[in-house]
Amino acid sequence: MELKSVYDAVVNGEVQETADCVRAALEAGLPADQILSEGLVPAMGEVGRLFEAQEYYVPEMLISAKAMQSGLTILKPYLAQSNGQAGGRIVVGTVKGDLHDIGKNLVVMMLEGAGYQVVDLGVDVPPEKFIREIQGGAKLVGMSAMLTTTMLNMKVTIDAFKEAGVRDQVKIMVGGAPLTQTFAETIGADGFAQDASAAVRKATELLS
Ligand code: B1M
Repeated sequence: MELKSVYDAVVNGEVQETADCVRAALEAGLPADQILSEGLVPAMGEVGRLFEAQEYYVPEMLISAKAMQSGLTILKPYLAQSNGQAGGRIVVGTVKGDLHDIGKNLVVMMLEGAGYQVVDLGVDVPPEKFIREIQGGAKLVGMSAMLTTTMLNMKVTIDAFKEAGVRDQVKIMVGGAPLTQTFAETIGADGFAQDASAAVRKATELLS
């Protein structure tokens, strides 16, 4: 019941309503991960479908993204309950040319929740920014991309790491809707994660 209203509020781009519905769902006792996976995430899938069908345009996508973020802000303390156990600094960013950050933000939240120290470089991140963090001691680089065009910048970034002589100092994990395990292997990443929970498992594996 509450989750249908969360879903509708995001699809309709109602920022305050989304926050209120997420709060109501939590108060009704629903777990945060269920509100995320059955309310917020499918709603963004529907927004993508409406965009493809040319029923929604960029402004509608943007306002739905704002609504989604307002829900995520409420969920954050419940998703990111750090036990401070995990070791290793992780740097995360959406690659150059790409402005999508909702999935990347979720990955950051979950990694922090697992106890990792995460440096979030934001969106449209050029290779040099990642390189600076590797030189500063980051042990894992996480790159996100949502466009079939910008996912190619992951390889450009990895090539820049090689040129700067830092590739062997760091593990690289990539993710984002258009990516696959095969693509990750092709560009020379160390791991691929399908979603934010898988990203935590993969980071733990790569850093162990
Ligand atoms: Co954009 N957009 N968008 N968009 N947008 C998509 C991605 C698209 C699939 C929509 C569609 O056509 N159906 C399409 C891409 C098509 C393609 O490349 N083949 C698209 C397009 C075309 C565009 C523009 C080009 C539109 C235009 O201007 N004409 C433009 C590009 C701008 C740019 O980046 N340069 C654009 C712009 C935007 C907005 C700014 C309006 C907005 C983003 C706002 C924001 O992020 N703050 C937006 C949105 C909201 C979307 C959709 C609707 C939703 C994305 C999202 O947040 N999903 C999207 C359609 C869709 O995905 N169905 C779409 C929810 C999120 C939780 O999932 O991001 O997949 P996701 O993250 C998951 C996993 O992928 C994974 O874990 C996350 C959590 O489980 N994951 C990782 C992600 N990163 C990871 C990193 C990891 C590990 C796992 O390790 C490091």
